[in-house]
Amino acid sequence: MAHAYDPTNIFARILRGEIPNKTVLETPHTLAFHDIAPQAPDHILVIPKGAYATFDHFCAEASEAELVDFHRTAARICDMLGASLASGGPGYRAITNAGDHGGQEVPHYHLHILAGRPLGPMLA
Ligand code: DGP
Repeated sequence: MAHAYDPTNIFARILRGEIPNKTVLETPHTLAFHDIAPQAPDHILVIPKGAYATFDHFCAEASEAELVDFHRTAARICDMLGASLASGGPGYRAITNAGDHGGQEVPHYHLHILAGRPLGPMLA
């Protein structure tokens, strides 16, 4: 059974074209765009086009095509930023926040990709 999903959240509105975004890459199942409040020189959000609130909902409910497309798109972003280790880059951080304890603000699953400077250890 599909989980509860709030279709008024800001990323759902971006996907519907109601709010502008700075798109980096778009594929059949995935959209990647610049975070409005970047925490690093490069800060990209990767989101599935489907209505999934969190990482765990996405993994449980998405099709294999969506899962593959999402992760290949995220890896391609790392490559485009020159951060991918597979291409000799210096690295990046890919994180997701889920729910209250994860500090998630927007209830549409998203992966943060941060790059462009040494990010140090995760402290909080
Ligand atoms: P999180 O705390 O993991 O739910 O992160 C939400 C991120 O979304 C946060 O880094 C700021 C970003 N954000 C919030 N509103 C907008 C928006 O309207 N446009 C864009 N591009 N990013 C947004």
